[in-house]
Amino acid sequence: MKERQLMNFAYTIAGSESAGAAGLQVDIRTFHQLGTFGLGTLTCVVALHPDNNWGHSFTPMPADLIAEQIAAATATYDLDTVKIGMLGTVPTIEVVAENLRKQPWKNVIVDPVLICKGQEPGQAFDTDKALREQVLSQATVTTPNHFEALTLSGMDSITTIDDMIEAGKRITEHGPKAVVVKGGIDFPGDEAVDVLWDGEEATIYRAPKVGEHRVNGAGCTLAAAITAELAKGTELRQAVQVAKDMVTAGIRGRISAHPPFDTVWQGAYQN
Ligand code: PXL
Repeated sequence: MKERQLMNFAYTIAGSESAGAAGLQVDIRTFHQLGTFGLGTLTCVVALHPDNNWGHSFTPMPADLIAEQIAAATATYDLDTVKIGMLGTVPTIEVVAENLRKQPWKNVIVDPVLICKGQEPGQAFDTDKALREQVLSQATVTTPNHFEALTLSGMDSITTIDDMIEAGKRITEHGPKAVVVKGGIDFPGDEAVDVLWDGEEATIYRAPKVGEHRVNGAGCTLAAAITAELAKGTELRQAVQVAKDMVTAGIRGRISAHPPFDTVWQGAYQN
């Protein structure tokens, strides 16, 4: 009989975006590209509407189905690393938070997807609050984009690297030990700058901006790559570097798509 593989597992709890430019599909592709065994629990289904200016529709999974999927995944393997992506509703946030508490985790990476197009603003307030109190409080690492960093830090503007560090510090007050503030296309200048605040010191990551346009899947890929690297035991600062390199390669090697934005290609990154 052949030897069994020794495996590092990367687990995502996220939504489906059927065009594969965000969510669970991006996570699994990223996990695989970085040599981990990817598995996932579905929280919601997002569908793009080509006839309605590429708007989104959003349908949550029933809470008991989410609980059932988490129970199955965590019973099948000894998991210690989980990435949380789009949750989107208070019942989903509650069931994920409650089920996460059922076992210890070494790494909980929360991509704080705050609002999904197609949601009512009133509803977004409740989901933001629940996400902060129930899920972000369990995070070891969180990866806000510019807008999410403003919301979670309560700052009026984030335009400098010092602002990004300050935002990271403030966001640790919600619970996460480490924060990766993504500058992305919204950060002024010709570099894409991300800042890791690890609770003690800041590390700055820079890469030349590739073009002027947004590319779908960059945020999901960054958080998923950090997740895969942490699952392999890579130290956090190096995990963020690998993730940054993968996103840069994936944007350079992007796939052309019919919506306004192209799609990141995780396969463009070679270790
Ligand atoms: O990038 C945020 C995001 C995450 N997960 C899913 C999404 C989106 C954005 O559209 O559809 C499933």
